[in-house]
Amino acid sequence: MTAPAHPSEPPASRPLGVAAIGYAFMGKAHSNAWRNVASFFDVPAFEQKVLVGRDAGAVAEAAAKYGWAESATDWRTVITRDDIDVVDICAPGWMHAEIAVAALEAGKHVLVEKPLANTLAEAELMTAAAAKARAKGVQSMIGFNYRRVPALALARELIAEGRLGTVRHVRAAYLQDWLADAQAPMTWRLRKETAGSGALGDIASHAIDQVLFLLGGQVTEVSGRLHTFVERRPGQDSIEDVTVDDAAWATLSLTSGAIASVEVSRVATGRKNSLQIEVYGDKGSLLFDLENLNELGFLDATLPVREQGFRRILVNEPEHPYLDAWWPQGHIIGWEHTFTHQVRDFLLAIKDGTQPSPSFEEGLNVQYVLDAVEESAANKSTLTVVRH
Ligand code: SOE
Repeated sequence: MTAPAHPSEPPASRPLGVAAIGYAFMGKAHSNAWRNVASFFDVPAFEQKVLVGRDAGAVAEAAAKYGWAESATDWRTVITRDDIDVVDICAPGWMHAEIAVAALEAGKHVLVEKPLANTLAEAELMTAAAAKARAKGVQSMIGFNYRRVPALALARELIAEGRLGTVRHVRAAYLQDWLADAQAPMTWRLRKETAGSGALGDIASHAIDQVLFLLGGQVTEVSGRLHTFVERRPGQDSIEDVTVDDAAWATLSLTSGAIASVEVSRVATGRKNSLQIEVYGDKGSLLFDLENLNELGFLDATLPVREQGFRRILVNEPEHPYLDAWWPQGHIIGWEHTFTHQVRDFLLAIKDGTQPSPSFEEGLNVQYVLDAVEESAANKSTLTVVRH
């Protein structure tokens, strides 16, 4: 076998070895993507080598179920193994920085779940490590999976083609209700030390990333507000304080001149997983709701007024992004497919030696906006300048 040119490159004669860290909700979604991607997309050969988790019994069971050859409990040993080339981090945010930096330094390509990290300092550290690794041909990407919803990828194409003209404003809302019940128990997602923030980091990160994905450019100023409606929740042994926000609001000014409003909540009774995006330009508008993810509403304001009105595009034709690989037209896809598309794009970037998007830099940009929203909310300030 020929020696690899750099530590992350597998010998030409063997497939890429993949390790995933975490097997809960996101670990399951990512595992499903690794398991299915090669059945639908033409991707470089890889093997699902090892799934890592803290509970030996539970991770062994998950590994067997999700198609991993083995399981392990010590991520440090796994990320330095010679047969591992790719590390997929699905562990909670407080673990991202340590694992990602160590994996990049070991020369492994890294995919990390959003948000990039729980703190700005950690996100900056990860981004610096990613830049250093990239110089050696090691790729890294953050998992904002909603970029891979075909309807949203189509929305971006239509905006870039000028079909909306000049975009004036965007409304991005992400509404869930899994915390609407005041008796819903404490989880790591409700503690600042493990989650960093609440709805802000968890789901406003997706909404802000969408604004940047669709419009491009940067966010220059924000005004933000955070609120915790249920301040105490039942813990395992006692009632505990909730130390993160239940909901967040922000307005964002973009370099293009557009303004975006962001509204997120995990206590929006009746809203299950509703990421709503509305984009308004001087020549047209777009509407999207994740609860109907195969549809995009489009109004073409260049048509005679009597013919206008939102029309529903069923984004399910082979001509639409990602869809030539799936089923015949009209045979719709679901939430889990976005993770498969994500793994496909990541693998192709590794093969081509190109920087996959969203990069850690793009993740850090979102993080700067989240930080400015927190600062604005804490200072009750109308406009806070976003650092870059
Ligand atoms: C929980 O609010 C959550 O699972 C997020 O963490 C995910 O990123 C989002 O896709 C769905 O909701």
